[in-house]
Amino acid sequence: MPRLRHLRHREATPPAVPTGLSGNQNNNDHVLNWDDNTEPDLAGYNVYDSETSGSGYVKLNTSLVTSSNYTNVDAAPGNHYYVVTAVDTSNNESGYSNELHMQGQN
Ligand SMILES: [Ca+2]
Repeated sequence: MPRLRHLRHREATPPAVPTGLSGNQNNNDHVLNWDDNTEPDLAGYNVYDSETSGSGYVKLNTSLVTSSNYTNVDAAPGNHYYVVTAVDTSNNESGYSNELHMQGQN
């Protein structure tokens, strides 16, 4: 009799949207911080940046950010509009956090 293979149900619920995104300017670095997500299957966060508000976000991190903070080292001059998302171990990604506006120095 063939053994029944237990197929793991891949859950599809994304994590909650991260909250409390704020930032500090440290010379040319933008030091971002936000509240911890509490999902047990949380894998990490993605950090996005755009030169315009509300669109055009480009992901800054190359691998998932595993703590609830991120530093954009030597931020380019001009406008930075940051948002953060949370990602779980099934690769579900939350919506964007509140948007944070910071200015890169010339
Ligand atoms: Ca934090």
